[in-house]
Amino acid sequence: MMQTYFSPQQAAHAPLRELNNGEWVDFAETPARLDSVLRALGDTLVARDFGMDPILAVHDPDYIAFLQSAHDEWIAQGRSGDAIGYAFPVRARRPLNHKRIDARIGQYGFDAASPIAAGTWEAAYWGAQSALSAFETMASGDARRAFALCRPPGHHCGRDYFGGYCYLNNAAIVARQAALRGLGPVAILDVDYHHGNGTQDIFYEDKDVLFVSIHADPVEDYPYFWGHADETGTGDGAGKTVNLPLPRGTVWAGYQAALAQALETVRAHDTRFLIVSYGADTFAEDPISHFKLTTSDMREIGTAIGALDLPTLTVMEGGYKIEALGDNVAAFLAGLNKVACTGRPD
Ligand code: SP5
Ligand code: ZN
Repeated sequence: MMQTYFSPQQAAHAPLRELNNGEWVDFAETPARLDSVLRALGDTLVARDFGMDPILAVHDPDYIAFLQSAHDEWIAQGRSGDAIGYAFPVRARRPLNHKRIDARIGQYGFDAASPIAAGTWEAAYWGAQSALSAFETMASGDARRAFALCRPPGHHCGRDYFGGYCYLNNAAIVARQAALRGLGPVAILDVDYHHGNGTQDIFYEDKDVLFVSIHADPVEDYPYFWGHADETGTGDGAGKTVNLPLPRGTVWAGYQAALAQALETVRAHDTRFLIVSYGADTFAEDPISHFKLTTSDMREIGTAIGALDLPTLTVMEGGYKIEALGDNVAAFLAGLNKVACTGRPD
């Protein structure tokens, strides 16, 4: 089994509820997701601590300071439980130096489905360190593939905002490190059910980091405002964002065709270091999603990506059918590792 990195502190993020379709429902992105994957994968390696610098190479310092203090501010301002916003500015309106937690949480967040709990910062920090640990084992030449069991996930959050259950963008953090260390060209292939709007946003003007995503058509699914096929990058990054939206109900045949196109795009970028944002929420039984993939399709996705024969770092994103999550992750990784990788990051 490939090297898997994880840290027990990642279970510290445990919000109780999220607002979904106008009702309070149990929070879907639970610590039990970790147990399901750990059970299926067996031994994992404990993440090392690479500190704040690689996080600050992606995220704004004022946003990080907010994440670190938001729950304390919530309590200090007389609240209990999880911090959650209810007023969200249309982005790019004028910046204001708010003190009130309700204003601050709206300033840095974009949905009411991503509460900040007492342990959110600790869990997100160690999730990022898991990704960095997986990166380091590859960058040092010890492994050509590695898996970071990140949780909370990362692909919806941007340089200075959280949302979609995501607080630190793990894929972006390792992509930035790979580029800085000269291991590129770097590509991020996002196969979570939802569009990775935060990752797209971070690299939208970047020509060195390709972002390719297969996801539910945002016309009918979260995150709605990003992930449309006509979003292709801008400035230097023009053409380096590729969105392949698929309709609800997609089965393997439709998915496979989009995947082939995505992999061709990764090849055409002359990619030397691949990061996969893997979400198992494309699974037919996922409670919040609407594709129809099976566990054996997960293995096929892994096999197709593995055939690229590239150094590949996989980070965990979504997947909410908890009983099946470990099996789906294991199937994906088994496919990915079916054939040993010959390329090395150098
Ligand atoms: C990382 C990741 O997978 N984030 C997903 C965030 C989705 N958050 C809101 C989803 C709302 C879905 N509503 C489905 C209703 C089903 N009854
Ligand atoms: Zn998702």
